[in-house]
Amino acid sequence: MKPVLFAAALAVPLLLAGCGDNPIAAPRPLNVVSGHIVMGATPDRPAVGYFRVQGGPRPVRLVAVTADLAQRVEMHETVRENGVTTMKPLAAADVPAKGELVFKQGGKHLMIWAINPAAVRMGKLTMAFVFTDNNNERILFDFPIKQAEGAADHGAMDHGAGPEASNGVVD
Ligand SMILES: [Cu+2]
Repeated sequence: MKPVLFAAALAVPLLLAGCGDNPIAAPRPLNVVSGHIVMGATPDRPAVGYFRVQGGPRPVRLVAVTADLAQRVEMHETVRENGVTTMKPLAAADVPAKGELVFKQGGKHLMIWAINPAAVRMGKLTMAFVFTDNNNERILFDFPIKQAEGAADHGAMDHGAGPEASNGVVD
């Protein structure tokens, strides 16, 4: 008996939240709600960016992501064909109305070349999202920058010390 009552109590706020026709509630705006950048394993390799865009009242297309403090930013998609995983450039990505667009590991992602060292030291990179059908509005989002996974094995203090640093230790 008790679990049934509990479920009934939960159902009421869920129904209210699911009602999109409430004239009092402001429509959810198009927005970038989260994101982060993972640095390449070595400085010459591109960083990768992941994010989540919340759709607004109308469908729009994300046509570009740019960063003043990086040499180049591209949208990519990881695809698996005949058991081989490759990635291809993505010209645009749909943001459905009231839906979401997710760039995540193993799927759509950003590749970012040559992030300004000052931005890397600050630990964040501001990027601009350019949407069509949105009055050409640009939405800015500050991406926190994380070091590559596995980099912790050697530690940040080892930067610059290449494999040759261990020469002579063995033998
Ligand atoms: Cu890529």
